[in-house]
Amino acid sequence: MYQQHRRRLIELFQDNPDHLLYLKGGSVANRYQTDYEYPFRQESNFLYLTGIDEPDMAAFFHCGSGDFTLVIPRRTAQFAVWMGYIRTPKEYRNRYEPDHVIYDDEVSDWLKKNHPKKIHCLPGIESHIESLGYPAETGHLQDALAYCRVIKSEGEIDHLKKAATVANKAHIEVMKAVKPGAFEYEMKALFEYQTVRNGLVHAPYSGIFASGTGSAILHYTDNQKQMHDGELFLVDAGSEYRGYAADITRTYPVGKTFSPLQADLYDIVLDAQNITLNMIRPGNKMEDLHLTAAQRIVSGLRDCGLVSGSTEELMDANIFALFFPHGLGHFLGLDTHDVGGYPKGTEVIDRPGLRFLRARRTFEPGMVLTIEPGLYIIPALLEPAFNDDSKAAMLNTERISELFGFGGIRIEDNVIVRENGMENLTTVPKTRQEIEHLR
Ligand SMILES: [Mn+2]
Repeated sequence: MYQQHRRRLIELFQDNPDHLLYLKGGSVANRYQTDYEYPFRQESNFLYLTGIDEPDMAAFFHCGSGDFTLVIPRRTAQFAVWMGYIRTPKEYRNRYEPDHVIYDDEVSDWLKKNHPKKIHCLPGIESHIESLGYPAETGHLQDALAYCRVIKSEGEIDHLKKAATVANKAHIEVMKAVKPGAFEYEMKALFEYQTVRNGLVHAPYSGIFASGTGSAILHYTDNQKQMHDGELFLVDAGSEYRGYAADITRTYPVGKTFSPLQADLYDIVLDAQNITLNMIRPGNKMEDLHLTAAQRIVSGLRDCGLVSGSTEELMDANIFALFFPHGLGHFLGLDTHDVGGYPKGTEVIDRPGLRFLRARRTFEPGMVLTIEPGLYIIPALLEPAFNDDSKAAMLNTERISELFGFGGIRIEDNVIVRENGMENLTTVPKTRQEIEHLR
């Protein structure tokens, strides 16, 4: 699969057979000024092209011949003492199938032999290339990589499915275990136990295990509270398989059943998700799905008596963004918020709620994305709106204020765009009936 990725990228540069592409792999990061090392995670573009999950590597790709030259560090014996290995060039050749392997102290001589006219690199690396005496170009490689990575190869889809399978299982175990009196971190421990015991030792992002009002904090990672009957519990957590992420969210009661109000608001979000999942097919656009979800949310809030006005009026006044302040979804791949959301020339829509939409793009087969509508009661957003004449008349301020302790609901699935629709990788129960059945 990595060879296929390289071929796809190099093809985009075939008009410049005397150019090189240069990619630098990741290094180990330390905690501030200490020798504490964070777990190594390969830079995603480098991983996409090579599959190599080791620090301090680099690679050149020849736009004419297509050759892949791997640059490895010359390790001292000390490295083996601490890290356990020093691989020979031959081992790298056998393991990762580069056409050539050179040491990092040989790069200068190697470049002299190849005399590229230009070297394409990612922004931030150009001074390194220029210090070697060659013109650097940062205008194309990043876009080219995003262009390639946004359409997943069959190998990548297989990796994403493996991550999803484990994350599905872990979510179900947490859903079964949650109960009043338990702490949020116990659920985090259970989720991580389930993923690690399946061999997936690194998480794609810090999970959110949020009960009560924490469920309305979009990036809540405190995970310290004790949970109480009557509260909602929101779990946004995933797994990573060979760099590929699953990113799933479920919201359900801490106790055995949804309260009538929780049930009403939950069904609005679920309905918004189902409607937009059904809109995924080649040719449709993320921003249209976002607005459709937003319409469903405001009309639902009106049916519950929390807002008033026609759906059109509520949309025009951006009332939806007070309750659904984030984007409907994002691309998913080697990064949880994967590349390619904004193709060159596409601007962010400067409108509340849409400003944070991470992808504006027409769907094509092979794209993988999340669909994650949400409905939150966030006092920090709502209180200023109560004093805003353009909004206050549409808000039932009394009833909304009573809900300031409610928290929020988000439901997130991971889907592949297919020729005739979509394939959903997320199988964690999400109807109220299914969830209550598990409790
Ligand atoms: Mn997400």
